[in-house]
Amino acid sequence: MGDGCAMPYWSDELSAGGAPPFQEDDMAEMWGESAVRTTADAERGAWFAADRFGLFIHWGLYSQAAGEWGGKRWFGISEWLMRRARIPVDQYAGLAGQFNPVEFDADEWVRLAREAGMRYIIITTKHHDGFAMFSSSASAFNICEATPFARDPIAELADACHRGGIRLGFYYSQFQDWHEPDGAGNDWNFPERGDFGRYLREKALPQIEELLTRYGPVAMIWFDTPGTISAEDSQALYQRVRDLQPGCLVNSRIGNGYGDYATLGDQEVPLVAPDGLWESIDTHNDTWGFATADHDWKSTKEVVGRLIRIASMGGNYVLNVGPDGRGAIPQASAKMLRRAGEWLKRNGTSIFGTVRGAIPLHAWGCSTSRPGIHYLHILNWPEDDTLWVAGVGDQVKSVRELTTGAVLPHHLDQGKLIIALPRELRDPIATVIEIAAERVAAATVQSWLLHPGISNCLEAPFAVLEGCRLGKVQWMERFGDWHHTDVVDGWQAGATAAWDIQVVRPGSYLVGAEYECLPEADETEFELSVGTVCLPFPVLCTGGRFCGRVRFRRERVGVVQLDECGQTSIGIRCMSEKAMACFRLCRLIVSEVDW
Ligand code: JFZ
Repeated sequence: MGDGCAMPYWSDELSAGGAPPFQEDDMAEMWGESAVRTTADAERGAWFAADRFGLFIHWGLYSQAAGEWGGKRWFGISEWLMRRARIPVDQYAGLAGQFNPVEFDADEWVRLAREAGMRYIIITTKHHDGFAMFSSSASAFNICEATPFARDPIAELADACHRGGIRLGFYYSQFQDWHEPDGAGNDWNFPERGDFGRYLREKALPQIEELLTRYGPVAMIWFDTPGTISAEDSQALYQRVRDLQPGCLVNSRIGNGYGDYATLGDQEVPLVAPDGLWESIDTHNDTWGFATADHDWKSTKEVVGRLIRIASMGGNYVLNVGPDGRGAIPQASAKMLRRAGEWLKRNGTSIFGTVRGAIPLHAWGCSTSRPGIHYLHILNWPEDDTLWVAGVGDQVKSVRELTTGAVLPHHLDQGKLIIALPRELRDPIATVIEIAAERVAAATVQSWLLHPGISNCLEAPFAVLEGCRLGKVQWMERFGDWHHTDVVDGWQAGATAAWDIQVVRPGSYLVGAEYECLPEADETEFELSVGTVCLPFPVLCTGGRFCGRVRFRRERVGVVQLDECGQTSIGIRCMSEKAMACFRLCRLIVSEVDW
């Protein structure tokens, strides 16, 4: 299991096709191959790249159950209730008789999306439970025929979107269908594998054709969990979409490398920009479908911060809401969307229609760009109200705060642009500085500016590695609540991870490391060095990986005195005589201390 660690864990095993370590977390087996190898040509993908921000809506029969079944609460993503509770098909179908979402108001949903500054909506038309949220001739298990509601919300939403100037896309689970013996994923009613080809021909394909011929222009078909669908079937589905609506985009979860853009892992915000067109998808709390017990709402600052980080890498952010069984969007989500929209009303120029930031990632945040204009998004405000910017060069024509146009005092020092930030202009969500400059340095970070007054994180993907490798870890907290992080792992004896850094203010700096360390590696000696100063330290056990959950800890290593400005390096070395499989480093942290 894994790389020699006693505890099973995700990541390498999963990527190497290993079996997941425990029974319940079996959703990963349905993920299949969904790394996109193609990307839409510029013309078809133009709107996608410009629109940046979309609303995901997970709404279905599971919204009626709301994560509860048989007197038990199933924490985690509620749309998987049927499979997690292994609810027999006929009992689950009984929910349809109670499903009457009379509070559903398509125009209200479109108004809310527009208020949030969102440009498109993707709604679940059939999730893994097989229930169609639209009138379908291919299956009577649909909202029009099987519920007292007896309306077609997809038709109503399509009409509202077309009137409201919002593009509309359809989520469709093409491989899993727990209602059907020939669909995938229900091994409690249908222990014998069915005829998936028949399922495709008789339900999935006809329903996708209904979606593409009955509701006007469709911006995208958002496929999901391709599982073991064949490359031929992925290709046939892709071609059918193209035949019926040539402008309709398809995401990479159609499977087998097909698709017009890449969908990353759930709730994944990368540190390094993927190539081509891509999107990050995110829940507002810890579930896609509505769950009565889930109140773990992300703040507007968190949500807008993720939009900014994703836009700075040229990606799209699709943020989900889960309406309840009455058809109402949770008030917490509506409030967050409106506040996000207020921020975008003031700062949207720095997001929509921009490209990847030409000014590299800094401790204070990240940038987006247009020709000759660069937007600095300050997510972490420096304690001394002084912003240091590397990579801008001496071509700066103007520096303004975006929402007020206030000209900000600035000068060059040590080749860096230094901006005096007026504290009264600080935006509690994110402050945007507009810089007019013709030429800036390459956006890839060569060395990290140690920013005064901010905690500096030196992340795994930007390290120079010897005797160790860059890895990725993903794990679930609650079921389906995925977390992702880049790590340095595979440590050989004497291995090093190092970062080039730029000291711009001499002083005392507290240095720390954030890592995972299994019991086998407890108290192994490492050495943290900054320039010529070496600090030996023991890594300490962070606990096991019960249920595949990874636990990282942020550990202080010590204080170093940096007396000179300029380039130097920081790194850690494994002092163990043997390979250190059970240690994974996320980042080093360096912050000024008043000593
Ligand atoms: C899938 C669904 O199973 C889930 O219910 C939800 O609809 C979500 C948006 O998509 O969940 C996944 C699919 C793929 C990955 C993670 C969760 N993945 O590849 O990391």
